[in-house]
Amino acid sequence: MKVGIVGFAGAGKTTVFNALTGLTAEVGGYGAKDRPNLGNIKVPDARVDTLGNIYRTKKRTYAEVAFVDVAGPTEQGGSAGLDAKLVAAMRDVDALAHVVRAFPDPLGTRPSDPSADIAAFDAELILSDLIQVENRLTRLKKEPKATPRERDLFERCKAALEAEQALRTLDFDDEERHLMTGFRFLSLKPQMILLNVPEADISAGVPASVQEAAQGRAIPTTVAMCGQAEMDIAQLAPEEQGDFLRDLGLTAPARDRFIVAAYGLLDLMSFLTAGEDECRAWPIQRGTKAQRAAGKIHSDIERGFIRAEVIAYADFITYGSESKCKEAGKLRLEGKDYVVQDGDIIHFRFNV
Ligand SMILES: Nc1nc2c(ncn2[C@@H]2O[C@H](COP(=O)(O)OP(=O)(O)OP(=O)(O)O)[C@@H](O)[C@H]2O)c(=O)[nH]1
Ligand SMILES: [Mg+2]
Repeated sequence: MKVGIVGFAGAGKTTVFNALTGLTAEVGGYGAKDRPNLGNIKVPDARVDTLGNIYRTKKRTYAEVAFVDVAGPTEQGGSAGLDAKLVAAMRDVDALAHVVRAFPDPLGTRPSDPSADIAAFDAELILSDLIQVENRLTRLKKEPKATPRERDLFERCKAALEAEQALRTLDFDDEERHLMTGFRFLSLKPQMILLNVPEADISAGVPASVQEAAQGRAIPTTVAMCGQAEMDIAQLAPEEQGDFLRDLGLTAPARDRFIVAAYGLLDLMSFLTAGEDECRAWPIQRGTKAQRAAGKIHSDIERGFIRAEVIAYADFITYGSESKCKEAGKLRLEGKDYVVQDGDIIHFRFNV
């Protein structure tokens, strides 16, 4: 999963990026720098550790979240528009984490206004999509092969965007989604708010007024963090982090709180593969069928899918091994349409 850390200049994106990744990218004055900051985190999964211990496997592979932190627009209120490089970087991600400043501006010139920033940034995404939709409609008018279906779809998008509605608020069927894939619309992407609060406010969470503002923009997922303090904590050795988190009134670091929120936002879960060579978690969207899930491992396994041999994680722990699960009738043979469940330990049979 690739997440874009986005938001207005000086909202603390790079600080938050450091807090989430434990890296030390230069904070402040991004504008001078040309390249985005890139970083990965592993998603902790105790099931992978347990399976690794049972199989005595050294190679344990966790799901990963990749972050890209790009410079933000300076103008608020939509007058400047988003620059092309930023738009390109945002199109490339699976989800947007919008960092919103709730701490006092270091220069003291602009008071923080999270609700206004949430709306203003969404307006930028909407404007960028509207330009694309209008261009597409202009081209469709000249294209003899264009279907009414496609024209209707983009007209519907245009009407919504003109009414300042994000595309993520509309319902699309599979065919419509297919027609839209190439555009990678920004306002269609799942978005969450990372409210960057002063240290003193961290344990209070996201204020109701900000939650309402986000919900009003169809952004139900919000996380409060103090970029500055949590960046400092993320630089410490893991065993030292606990005390500092407790001092802030937190039970888990920003990284863990973010992962929970992002998995919820994207409706993700993991199936597992286990063996002497490797124990591994594979993130997939809830509702994914076995054949599609196999494609996460390799396209050949999806193409040549025969069946999935499935053991629920809880059963594996109860019986202790694959052979004992088999004896107890806990190893199931499932076909391509089986809906994979969180924690399924799967062995795919395939033929290419
Ligand atoms: N007090 C306080 N200051 C912060 C916090 N997070 C960031 N800052 C400060 O705000 C300024 C901007 O932080 P950055 O992380 O560089 O902001 P940015 O969003 O990456 O900015 P651009 O890359 O220019 O768009 C720096 O001076 C940070 O030290 C915070 O949680 N509290
Ligand atoms: Mg920055």
